[in-house]
Amino acid sequence: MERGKFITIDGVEGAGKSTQIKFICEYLKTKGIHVVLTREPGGTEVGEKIRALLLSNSTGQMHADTELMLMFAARNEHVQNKIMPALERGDWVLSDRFTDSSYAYQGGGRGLDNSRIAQLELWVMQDFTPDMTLLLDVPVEIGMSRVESRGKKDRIEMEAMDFFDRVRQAYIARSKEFPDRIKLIDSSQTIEHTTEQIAVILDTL
Ligand code: Z5A
Repeated sequence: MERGKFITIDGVEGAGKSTQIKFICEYLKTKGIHVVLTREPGGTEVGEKIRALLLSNSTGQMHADTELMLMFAARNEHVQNKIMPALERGDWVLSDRFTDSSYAYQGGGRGLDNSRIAQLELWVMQDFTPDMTLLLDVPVEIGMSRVESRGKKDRIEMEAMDFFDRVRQAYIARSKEFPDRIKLIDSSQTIEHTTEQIAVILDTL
């Protein structure tokens, strides 16, 4: 049985991940590929409980190291109990966010040293990485304006604009560091424009 492919989609708030995920699943289905859709933090029973703790406003302040370790605790559960078994069955896995989010939010946003994140990455993942990451890039103001009408913000969404600017810059830096894996996609224009770029990239897999 051939191992499935692992695709992740990432980006700042309002970049259009959820919107494009629907297209990606349909597109791969037309090619006869079975896709397991999942998300981070979360994707497993334990992971979803950790997600609730991480995102709930009632959690209050949390040390940045604690936040990082909880992200990786959820990720360990996700990789061991959901992603790996699916790939070994020959399914493809599409994850809404993955380790690049930790480098962007806890590294760029919170200012944690990348070497500390890399230690946890090595522990949890060894040399396992996504086959492809679709990084939807949009200026923070545009992304925020798209999600404004959603109402109540979660614990991380409550951060100030400059936090999200640092997150975006960290994503861009990672796409330059790993140009073969991370495909930077301009998501500032129409939904259709983003979809067209994604279809071209998926055809290369
Ligand atoms: N996090 C972390 O800190 N560290 C980690 O390691 C991990 C995660 C894994 C999870 O949130 C939070 O966890 C996230 C990072 C942190 N925190 N924050 N803040 P999430 O992933 O569950 O939710 P999100 O990132 O906040 O998703 P989102 O805001 O829903 O963004 P989206 O999925 O990219 O957007 P969307 O729902 O597809 O689109 C939003 C709206 O814009 C919607 O009305 C669309 O119709 C519209 N849209 C989309 N594309 C377009 C275009 N091109 N033009 C116009 N309008 C558009």
